[in-house]
Amino acid sequence: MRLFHSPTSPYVRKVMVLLHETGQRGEIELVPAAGTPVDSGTMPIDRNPLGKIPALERDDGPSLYDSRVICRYLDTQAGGRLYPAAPTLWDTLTVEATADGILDAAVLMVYEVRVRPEEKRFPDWVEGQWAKIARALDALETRWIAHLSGPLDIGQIAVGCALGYLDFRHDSRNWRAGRPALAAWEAGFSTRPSMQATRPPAA
Ligand code: 99T
Repeated sequence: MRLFHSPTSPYVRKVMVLLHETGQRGEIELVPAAGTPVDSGTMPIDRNPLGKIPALERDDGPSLYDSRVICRYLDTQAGGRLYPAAPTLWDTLTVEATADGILDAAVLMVYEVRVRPEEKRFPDWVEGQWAKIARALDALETRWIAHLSGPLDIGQIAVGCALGYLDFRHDSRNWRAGRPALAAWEAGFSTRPSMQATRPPAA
């Protein structure tokens, strides 16, 4: 299998962490890919018409996207450890969706600065994206710490990658302020070998 990959993509990182945690890292070839919404560059548009990564090229079926589908597929391949049975599954998937929503807003904020011409930028829109992230972080702090502290699942992996991305691209926002439980959880989770092996390069 071939994974279209960038070391700075937190969505790709979810997949990479899962590969490490499930012992499948050696089964995947990484293919570098880069692009933006205005220039698809080397993105695998023939594998993912949305022009985004990660995309997973399989030997025995159509390519898979997005990160949620790829993670679930690869976990199934490994015997299915990271998606618990219902009803806990609904908590796991909601935590994953919360983390992915943080990422969606955080990546849009990056594109606003990196891709949009300066005269067309809209600061209120950027702050609206950060407000979504702040509310989601507060929900993790107040509602989900017990779940995050339970058996490893895809929700924890997604949150770990989302918080890592905030450190990587939005360090000045200081997401830890006022969220001691989430900060303590992240300090422990980020020491996992899978998280250490997938740290983004220096910004
Ligand atoms: O939006 C584009 O055209 C290109 N962007 C991407 O491919 C980003 C890379 S993160 N990936 C996604 O947006 C995937 C989202 C999808 N729902 C999923 O896979 O879960 C790059 C961020 C960075 O380098 O800072």
